Amino acid sequence: MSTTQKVALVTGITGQDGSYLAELLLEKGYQVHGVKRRASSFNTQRIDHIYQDQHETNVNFTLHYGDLTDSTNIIRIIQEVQPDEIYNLGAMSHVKVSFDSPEYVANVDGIGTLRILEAVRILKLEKKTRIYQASTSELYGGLAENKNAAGFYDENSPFYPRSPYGVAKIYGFWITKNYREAYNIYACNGILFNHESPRRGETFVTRKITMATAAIALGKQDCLYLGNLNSQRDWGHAKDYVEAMWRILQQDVAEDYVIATGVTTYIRDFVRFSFAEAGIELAFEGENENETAKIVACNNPEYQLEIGKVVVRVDPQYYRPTEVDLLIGDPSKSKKLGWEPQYDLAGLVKEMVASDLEILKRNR
Ligand code: NDP
Ligand code: GDR
Repeated sequence: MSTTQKVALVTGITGQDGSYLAELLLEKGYQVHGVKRRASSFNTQRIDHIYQDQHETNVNFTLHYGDLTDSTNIIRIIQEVQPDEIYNLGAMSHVKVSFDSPEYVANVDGIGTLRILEAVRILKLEKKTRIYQASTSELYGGLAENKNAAGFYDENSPFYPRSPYGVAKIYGFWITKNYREAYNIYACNGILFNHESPRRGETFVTRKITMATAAIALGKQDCLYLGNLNSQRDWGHAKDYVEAMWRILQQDVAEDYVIATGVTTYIRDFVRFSFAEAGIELAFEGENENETAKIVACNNPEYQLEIGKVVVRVDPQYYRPTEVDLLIGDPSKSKKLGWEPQYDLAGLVKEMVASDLEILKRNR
């Protein structure tokens, strides 16, 4: 390892963002350490392509077993790695599931953040180590009256979380800010709005939709069951958003930033765009639980699809006890980072649908 080589530690390395961030940091010449959980089956699919055999020389990518619920192992890993930058991306990140395991989410997403900050303080790394905390637009809760005058959520908008996940993340947000102010640690929150990719977990709505688009087009699935089609999200691409995370830690002064596109889209429209990408035109009819979408045209002769067939239905089991109706972020401050997203929603949908079609064709 060269003496000037920067060292980064990434929690949540096996997740969507962790995998893109690891690629980015390796490209930038960092030595990257990741924290992965022990699982009974392999959970490293997203990072297998950058795995390095630890017996080789010049190894720049190393994984450590660890868990955000275990302070001792967080302290030990940070002590061993002596990171210049920590990206705390590890979390139970599914909003709906957080209603089923609220205490666990508080422990991982809330107290887990404290464990990282305390470890840096206990090890007296305050001056060396910069910390990025994965905060979220779920903090805003989608309350219409809390948007700014221009109709966006920005760094000054009030928070009103609407799930155990959002409530746990609000602790993570404030404890990060508090450690910055109390101990002068370079610790920042990135308040990231939804970001997706072909590596998105399969139970988040975008990936569920693009996978179903591919499966229905290829005749492997009959119908896609979704929950609330009336919510709106500000969707970007994870590859763009990890670049923003890195930029947040390269500034002279530690601050918090909203990372968003400034465009919001209904879930229903994402469904429409996804199927259109495969050449399938849908028509929606009905309302709420009774809403459905049927095929009205198919311009891809490869697919044997029945015009008029209902391929999307609402299943209320996917509704949340409290919903975040609308998210739209104001990316103005992020321009100070010199950050510009490369993808728009059309590019994102195109890449996700193409990837899922390819995966399913390969496994035909
Ligand atoms: P993923 O769900 O894809 O990844 C979460 C990661 O956290 C996985 O590596 C997971 O490990 C790990 N993890 C879960 N529980 C623990 C634990 N107890 N100890 C250690 N690691 C754990 O999330 P994303 O990559 O999409 O998101 C990254 C972060 O950004 C998360 O904190 C999320 O809450 C936040 N965020 C995400 C947004 C998005 O739109 N994607 C928007 C705003 C914030 P395993 O693979 O073993 O499950
Ligand atoms: P979100 O993402 O809750 O915004 O959290 P998700 O994709 O799960 O839901 C977005 C919206 O779609 C509606 N929806 C469905 N959602 C899922 N998962 N499955 C369905 O079948 C379905 N049908 C409709 C939801 O009700 C919701 O309104 C994501 C996560 O990555 C968080 O970790 C992150 O902090 C926020 O984005 C910003």
